[in-house]
Amino acid sequence: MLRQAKAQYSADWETNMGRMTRLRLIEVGLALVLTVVACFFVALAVWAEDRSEIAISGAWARPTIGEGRATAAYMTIENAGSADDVLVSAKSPQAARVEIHETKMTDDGVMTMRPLASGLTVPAGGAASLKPGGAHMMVMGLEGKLTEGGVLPLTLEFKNAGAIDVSVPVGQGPAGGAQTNGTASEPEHHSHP
Ligand SMILES: [Cu+2]
Repeated sequence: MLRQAKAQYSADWETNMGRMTRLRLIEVGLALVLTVVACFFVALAVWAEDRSEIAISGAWARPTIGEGRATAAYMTIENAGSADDVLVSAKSPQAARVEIHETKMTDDGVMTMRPLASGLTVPAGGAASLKPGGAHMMVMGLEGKLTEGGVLPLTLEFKNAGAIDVSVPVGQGPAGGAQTNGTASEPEHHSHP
């Protein structure tokens, strides 16, 4: 429609100069509006993606002991979504390796742990708890000691939710929450390289 109008008036450039400019302005304006609308939809898509269904709470990591460069980190992972998600891996810029472990009691009463090969499932509308004596993040090859009051940065990788960064406070339990010290200690961690 605009194009037609433009052609019609372009016959007499001089006299229709004012009109042309106005039409051009409308075209430019329209292009701008379309650009803004496009940007809006892109932003909306990004926002929707950012609005993760995964929420992390009560995260904490145990201070390292002596010269040990390994520790365990715990947290609760909630999934508000309608589909199961899976914590597939984790990493930290301060550690060589982070594994997702589960702790199991053998028949003869020995606590052992092994990596969860297929990750940790966080059920839809439910939660997965990483806590002493159960599943945990095994942090290995730390650059330095982890002392109480410090923070360990972790990046969790979920199958659906993607990467989620967590600043894990170093202490004896969830910051500001109930201390799970005592029976909670996991001596088996010291055997890690
Ligand atoms: Cu472990």
